[in-house]
Amino acid sequence: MIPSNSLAAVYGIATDCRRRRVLGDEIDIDILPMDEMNTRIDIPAIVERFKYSDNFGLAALIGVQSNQYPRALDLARPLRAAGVQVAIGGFHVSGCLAMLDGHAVELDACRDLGIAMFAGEAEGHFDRVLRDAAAGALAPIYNFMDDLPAIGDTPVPFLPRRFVGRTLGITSSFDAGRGCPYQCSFCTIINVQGRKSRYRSPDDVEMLVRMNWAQGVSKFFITDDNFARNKEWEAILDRLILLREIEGIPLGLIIQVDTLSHKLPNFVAKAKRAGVTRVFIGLENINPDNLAAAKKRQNKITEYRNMLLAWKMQGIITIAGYILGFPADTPDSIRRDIRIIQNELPLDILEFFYLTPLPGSEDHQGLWKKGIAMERDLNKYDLEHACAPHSRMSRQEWENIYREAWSLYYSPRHIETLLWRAVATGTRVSSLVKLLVRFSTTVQVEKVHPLQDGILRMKHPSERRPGLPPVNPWLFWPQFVWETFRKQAAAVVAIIKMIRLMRSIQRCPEARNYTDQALTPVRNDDADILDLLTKTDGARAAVAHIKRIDELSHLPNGAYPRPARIDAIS
Ligand code: B12
Ligand code: SF4
Repeated sequence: MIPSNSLAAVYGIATDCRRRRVLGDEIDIDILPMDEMNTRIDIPAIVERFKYSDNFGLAALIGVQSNQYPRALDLARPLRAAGVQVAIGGFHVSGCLAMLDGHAVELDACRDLGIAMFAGEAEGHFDRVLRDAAAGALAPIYNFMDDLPAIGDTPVPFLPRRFVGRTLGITSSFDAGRGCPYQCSFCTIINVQGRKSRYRSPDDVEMLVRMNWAQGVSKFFITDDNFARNKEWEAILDRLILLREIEGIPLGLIIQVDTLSHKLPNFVAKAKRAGVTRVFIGLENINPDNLAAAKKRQNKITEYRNMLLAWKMQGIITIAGYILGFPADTPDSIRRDIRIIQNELPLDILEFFYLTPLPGSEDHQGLWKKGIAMERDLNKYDLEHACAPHSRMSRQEWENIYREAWSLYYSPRHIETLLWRAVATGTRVSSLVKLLVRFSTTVQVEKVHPLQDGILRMKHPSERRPGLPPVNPWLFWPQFVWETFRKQAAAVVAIIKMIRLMRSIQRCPEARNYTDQALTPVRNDDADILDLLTKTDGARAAVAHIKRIDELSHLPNGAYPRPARIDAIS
């Protein structure tokens, strides 16, 4: 969907090292970025390339997540065997070193293979790694977790167009900031990037937009996990507005925000003017008991409708992450909650994830300390597999409801409703159709989450996990061609159906007047009539809490409760 931003970040830093000639005036640096999400990594060719310079160089495995760690080791093994120097960084190594004992989970494999581990952020530290590699003396471990850099005025993420062009929609990315103040227990980000907001300057953001626009790229995924808590959000949006409205750069932005972002004055309106077309919201769940169990208390279900309507009324597509497997979840409660979301929340795209104890999170650390068995195969830590036991669902039930959730939400009836809502609110329907095709078919057709989806799978019979038997190319290729044809045909059918539906709705003269419960503005009696606010004990308690706050802040005769009391209640 987008090129790896981690790769773009390190590429930007490495390019800066080359410009500053950190290895001395005599030595130039040649950088070749490869993203295995969209490029076949030809290890024998890489080994040859290194051989040409007597193995002078460094193979850097960038932004390696827990689910990618086994594959990263598979790539490293033949490189190490050929004597190539290898370093690895990213969330698995950083998360494990931040939260565990320095050996878990499988970090010793790096030590055994002689792979240098890098924890922390490369800004300000990459020179040293390059110099050590040039001297043939990489340290076994570089741990800068206690030294997270300010990222203002550091090299900006960047990838040349030919690499960006390997993704759908030619969208690039940048992180305008890092760090989030909240404390969700399933989150790895706060333990790796910290809770303090660190941000790029508006000048840096302008520079990277211009660098990309010079190569024809104007669409970006801003990867801040919570752009609303980037302390510089307003100055950055103002600069982007300038570039878009005055200079005419056709910016198209995707941002990630929390469920209270709409309360920041000007945030939604400025996001719209800056070119935000899609907003990803960490909704996670609609049951307050589940949110409290995950320490996600900042998510107020009583605000969900206000928040979604604020984005919707700007014609911005809303995408929400929804986690299945919180303590109060059962297959029936999940079915009920999806129905409530469909009927009462003006949300476009809902994407499901398993609650996963990702290495680097507080949840993982807790289970690890207690010695509770977790999934041993790191490949499965992709939020698409059950990796820990659930108290109210068997693994089978959990897996079944995960698959069912996708077909429940993306039912033909609800897809139609979403298109009616889009036309009525002035949303770009063609853009929504693209997302709907993708989100409604990927899990069934490709059996992966839409974030991991693409147009063509890159498989090769010579590339199998170590230990698996080789496949016969004569069987592999016909089967692969047939499989590809079948999948493409399913996608084409879905696209045709969706476009037909879109056209028929757009032709309907009444479409602009369409409304339903989800699009209805928030009313005083919502708390009495909406299932969202009445069906669970947690929801009823949340409403009672709001009412009580409201009563206390509207005492007669100008009498206000003492602030300390309000604090205690909040
Ligand atoms: C953008 C993003 C994506 C994008 C692009 C991937 C990418 N890495 O850019 C996409 C959409 C593809 C994606 C997908 C997924 N992602 Co993602 N993604 C992110 C996100 C939001 C931002 C990544 C980023 O740009 N960070 C900023 C960069 C600069 O930081 P960085 O990656 O840590 O890199 C720095 C350092 O680590 C270091 N460094 C990194 N590598 C190396 C290597 C060397 C040699 C050196 C010296 C230094 C070094 O230098 C870099 C610059 O300072 C992160 C959360 C986050 N805040 O990072 C989640 C995150 C990385 N994703 C995560 C997950 C789980 C996934 C998915 C599996 C599922 C999902 N729903 O998101 C999928 C599947 C990916 C796959 N192919 O298997 C987890 C990983 C947790 C873990 N323990 O592994 C994270 C942390 C979010 C979370 N939920 O906790 N993701
Ligand atoms: S709001 Fe998002 S980034 Fe912040 S702690 Fe929670 S899950 Fe992590």
